[in-house]
Amino acid sequence: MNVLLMAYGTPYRREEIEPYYTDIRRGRPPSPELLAELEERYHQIGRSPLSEITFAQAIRLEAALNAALPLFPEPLRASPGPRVRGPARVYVGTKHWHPFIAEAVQAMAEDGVERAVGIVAAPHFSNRSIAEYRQKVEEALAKLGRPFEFRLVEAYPDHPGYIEALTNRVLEQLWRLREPRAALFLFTAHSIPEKSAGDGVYQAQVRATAEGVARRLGLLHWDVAWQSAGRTPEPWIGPDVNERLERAAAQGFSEVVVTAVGFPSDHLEVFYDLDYEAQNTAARLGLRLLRTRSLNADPDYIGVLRDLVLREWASFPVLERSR
Ligand code: FEC
Repeated sequence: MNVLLMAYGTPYRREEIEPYYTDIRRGRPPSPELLAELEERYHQIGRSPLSEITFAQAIRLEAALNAALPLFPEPLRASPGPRVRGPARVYVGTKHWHPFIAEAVQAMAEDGVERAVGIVAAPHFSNRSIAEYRQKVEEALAKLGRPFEFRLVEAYPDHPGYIEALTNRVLEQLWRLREPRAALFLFTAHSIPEKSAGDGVYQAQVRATAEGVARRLGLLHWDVAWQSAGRTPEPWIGPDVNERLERAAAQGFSEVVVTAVGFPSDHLEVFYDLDYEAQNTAARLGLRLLRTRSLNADPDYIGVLRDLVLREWASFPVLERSR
């Protein structure tokens, strides 16, 4: 079984921020002002742990799949090596930095992969996220002499395991509240430009996740807010989390719990946009803001990924599934 685990990607060093940003901007280098502003955001958080977390997710997902699959060990060769591996193999490809998705697809082809399942560490479908991951895989496959079969897990906004994992993270914060019934629970995801969100699919999926958690906990006051809108002149979907905090203060809330349901992993948008920027907004407004822990490579999230991959793999025609 071959899996391509995909995530956004992050620069490893300061000098990599400019080419990374250029890649995000589809090859248009950022102005010196925009670059300085992004460098400052990374500086403020120290660095983004996104790559380490993505690799940890891949290692654990591979182990979880191997534990779930029947073993058909190859007969011992004359001199077997000291390393063993199970039937599952997880590759990592990231959208905007090394290992790029195209590099991963190339490596898979060189390893003789004939079919693979792809999954993104982002649970909601949008034209600016999952659709772009799919496009990058398809472009890379098209460059291969003999492309392998590929199926993608499109979205998992209401996967019961995902809802449960988030619910448990919210519970941890609920216990810290002074007045749980009077608090506001905000569920956030990355904003996207309005022109890419016209069909409402992304907004509906994010709301479904939020509603699933709110229902499980019987939350009285909850809402969806958007974060991390890009530095472009076009309108992005809102309300932005900072605007929503302003309204929360005006509505008389004094405690707010924020859960970034669109981001399974810790990274720049969590550490800067929530832990720095939104925390500053909350402090200015006299609000107490608690953020739930991210899922990262915790076993409950890995269980969700494993379940989705196994289901997608099972959709390949049965007779050829052993390849
Ligand atoms: O930790 C890190 O270094 C990377 C954090 C990171 C994640 C992430 C996830 C998403 N983005 C999505 C959409 C857009 C659109 C644009 C855009 C721009 C940026 C920039 C940085 C950045 N994003 Fe991101 N995003 C992360 C980081 N993103 C840095 C460039 C500076 C800025 O604008 O803030 C606008 C592109 C353009 O200019 O044309 C659109 C979506 C997600 C969630 C799904 C996913 O994870 O793939 C949607 C993590």
